[in-house]
Amino acid sequence: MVPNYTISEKTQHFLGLEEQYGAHNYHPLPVVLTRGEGVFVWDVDGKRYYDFLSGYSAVNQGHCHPKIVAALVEQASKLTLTSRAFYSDLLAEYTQYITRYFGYDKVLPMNTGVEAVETALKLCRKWAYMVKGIPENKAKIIVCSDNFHGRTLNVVSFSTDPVARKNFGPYMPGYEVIPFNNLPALEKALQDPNVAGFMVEPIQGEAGVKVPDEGYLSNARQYCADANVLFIADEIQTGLARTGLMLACDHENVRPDILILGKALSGGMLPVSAVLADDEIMLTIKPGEHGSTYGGNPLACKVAMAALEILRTEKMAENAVKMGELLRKGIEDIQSPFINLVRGKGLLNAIVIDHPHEDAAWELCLALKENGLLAKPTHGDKIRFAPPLVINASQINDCVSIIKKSLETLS
Ligand code: IF1
Repeated sequence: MVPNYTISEKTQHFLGLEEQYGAHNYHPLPVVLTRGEGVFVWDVDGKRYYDFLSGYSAVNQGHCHPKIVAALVEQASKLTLTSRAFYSDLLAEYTQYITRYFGYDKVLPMNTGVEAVETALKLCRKWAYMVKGIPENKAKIIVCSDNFHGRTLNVVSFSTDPVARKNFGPYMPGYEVIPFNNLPALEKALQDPNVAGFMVEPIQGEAGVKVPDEGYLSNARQYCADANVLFIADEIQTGLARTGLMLACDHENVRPDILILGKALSGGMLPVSAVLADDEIMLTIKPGEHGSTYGGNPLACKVAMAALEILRTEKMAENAVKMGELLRKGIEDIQSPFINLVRGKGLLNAIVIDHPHEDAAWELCLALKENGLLAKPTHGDKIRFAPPLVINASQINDCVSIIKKSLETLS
């Protein structure tokens, strides 16, 4: 059923180097990228592709956005790192900028997404003991099944994905897993007076872009408020205009007690993450109790301000709404027997492949690659379609044609 695609000698060279010298913790598509601009990336043979992964939504603003590059270059030759032992003008400006942007009292800057998740969880526990009055070491945090919040030992402790967890024990206690999109389960879990927080992805990314029922987030938020439990939103993947509004929680007018951001906060330039909260929560962490060498470095601050600014000035959320609709409609109109479902919001979408052949999603991704579009299967039968938010209508139409043509190789 599957055509045999040739791999150039040059590509093979780089695949071989990584195979030999790099750890085998990923299974990438056999394409070696060397350049990116806007919605496009180029491989080492000069072939151009639409990027439908956008660095797992880190590149919402498009590859190498000139305004973010300019900010990066300007700051790189001026001052890049002070450590938090000293103040920097950029961190000062950034704290004011980002807290006003999202409407919180304070920000705690980190680097990778999972570090921001860890920070939010530490804050939640601190708040539990210092404000809520939970007895020492008894605080419990509720999370959802099929969650993805990163790769640290603590975070994989409450993963329900055996691949992410197995042989990494012993696991961190203090978490309870409930089913996602299930309000009665949340209501029940919240009856325990030692519950300090509920952490959720507004749309589950790794689980295959699972959008919860309307009202789930707003009700969950209300249940938490009623139980004096912190509502913690991991918007690392769903935030920053990806789903058609600045935050996915905005679709239900939900304001999290703790907001976690990452990925597109730097537009793909360097790891920049952040935790936002009001004083009652944020001021429970005192000097020396948490931090990071690179967290809040001036380079990151400058880049993050540029990345946030252009999301607004270039109306990327609005474009994500329009282009998302066009993309989903285009795929539905193909009426392929092998597409079971197209789901998503804005430009965070996935298709579910229904095909007797087990590797069909992987094979489709190889065909898409051959035809000039890069996407990656997840959990076997799902393929995420999440291009940069700067994509335009004619490009979407072009991509729909590529998807149609590629599906034909499956029959
Ligand atoms: C990998 C998925 C995406 C995230 C949410 C925290 C983090 C992530 C909601 C951690 C990271 C990435 C990491 C990447 C694969 C991936 C991913 F497929 F696993 F689900 F994006 F869709 N919270 N997600 O999505 O952020 O520490 O990586 O900066 O291979 O681990 P990080």
